[in-house]
Amino acid sequence: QFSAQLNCATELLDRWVEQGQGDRPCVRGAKLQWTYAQLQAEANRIAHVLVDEMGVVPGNRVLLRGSNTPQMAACWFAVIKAGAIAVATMPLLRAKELGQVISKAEVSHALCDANLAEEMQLAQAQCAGLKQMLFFRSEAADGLEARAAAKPVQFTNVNTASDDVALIAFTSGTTGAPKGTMHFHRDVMAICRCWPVHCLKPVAEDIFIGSPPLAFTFGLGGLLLFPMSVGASTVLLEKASPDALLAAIAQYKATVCFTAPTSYRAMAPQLGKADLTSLRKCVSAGEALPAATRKLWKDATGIELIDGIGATELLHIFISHDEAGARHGATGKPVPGYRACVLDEEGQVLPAGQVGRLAVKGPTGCRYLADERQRGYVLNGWNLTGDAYLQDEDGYFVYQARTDDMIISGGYNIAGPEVESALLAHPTVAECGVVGVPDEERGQIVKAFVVLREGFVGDAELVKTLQDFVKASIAPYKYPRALEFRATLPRTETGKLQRFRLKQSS
Ligand code: 3SK
Repeated sequence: QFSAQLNCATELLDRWVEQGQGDRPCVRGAKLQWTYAQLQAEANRIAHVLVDEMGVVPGNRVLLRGSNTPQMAACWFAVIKAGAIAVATMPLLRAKELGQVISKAEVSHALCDANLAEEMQLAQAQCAGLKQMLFFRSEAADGLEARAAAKPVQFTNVNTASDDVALIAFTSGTTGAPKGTMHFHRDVMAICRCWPVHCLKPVAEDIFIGSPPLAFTFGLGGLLLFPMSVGASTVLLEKASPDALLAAIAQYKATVCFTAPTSYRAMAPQLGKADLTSLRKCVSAGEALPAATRKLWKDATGIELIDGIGATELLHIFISHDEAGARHGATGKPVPGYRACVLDEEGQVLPAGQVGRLAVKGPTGCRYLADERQRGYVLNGWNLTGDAYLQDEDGYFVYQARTDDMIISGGYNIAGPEVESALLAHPTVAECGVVGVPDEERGQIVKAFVVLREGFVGDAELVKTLQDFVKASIAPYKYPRALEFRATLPRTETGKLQRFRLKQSS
């Protein structure tokens, strides 16, 4: 329960300064480091620029474009303080995609990292509704920092209602037109009080680090909101390839890491290169965690990955576990505050052990922005996800596939990710993706795309070895009848495998 008036910037940022804890380290980037008081001062000055110079009023939608930096964090809080709505966008978006976001969300103002100006300027030229834009991390005399420097460090936050919209997060999924999902100030606080409290259990001394962009709500929560909800600090990395992340964990002595399964998989063999003894918690989400990757990371570091599934629609993770509750091959149980069940095609709850569509209900439920798909995806407060799951006898939810990634071959239902997990347990396999491809005889056959670890050669003999390996570890009818070696696999900016592109290319 939240009070009727609530501004999440007051709760997450100003509170610490008011409690005399403003000197605690809060956020650091490659070149600078701010305490809570310094981040507050930066955000307050920028809020003045937004209101006094750019004419932002409560409810305006302000686009934010930047990589993970302290300045991007200050802009996010400034927008929230001003009672406006933050529309954070992925750094790699092109002008056309930015244009879609600007028109869908009716964006009127933008703050953009000067290093990412080009596509934004192209987008602005096409979008009459975008009236004002300023650049941060800019040397220019009329850049955001130069203007902010002249402003007072005090700002009175707009007294927003707890169910005023604080942010609009866009989800593109792996296909389809992007959907905007709206989240209230109380949703921001709800995610801080659900999953972190029950599964992550962070402490004020923690140093968070990771790879997901702040524009992806996985990153916003994991790398900004959750650390700040307990007075901890966070390291924001502009580039977080597995090698860079590994080096940064050692450099900053990070204790909590958020990244995707592929990144843990890529880091595991490199562990000799960096001192990871500071790490105490590692979170895997954004994609299903293969059991082989959980084992690889545990063997390499001794740390049990905390797995979770979340959705932009629900803002953050809703099924997960703490370290003690980890179960090989399962995502976990509903996070306290959320309910989950598995439905058949008629919307009836399925018994344990049967595969169906995952439905979730919780405090942060989905509100699409002006999108008729709301009717198809949200029923009686239940969010129908696009994930096929089963619930086992002990109540654990076990991921099968995206509903549109189930392969039907010769009358069998085969979950591509299960075949991927089996392949990933083979020592030659670095990454893989499994899809169904058309086949005259069987309707579809299972096809695997495999990236090999360095030093291995993909030839006919290895194809046969891998096929036999899968047959020996899961039901033999699931083995990949076709297998192709690739140098890389197509992924979204958040690291999700784009299986539809594998299908298109086969
Ligand atoms: O699992 C995900 O993809 C996700 C999406 C949004 C927020 C958090 C997570 C883990």
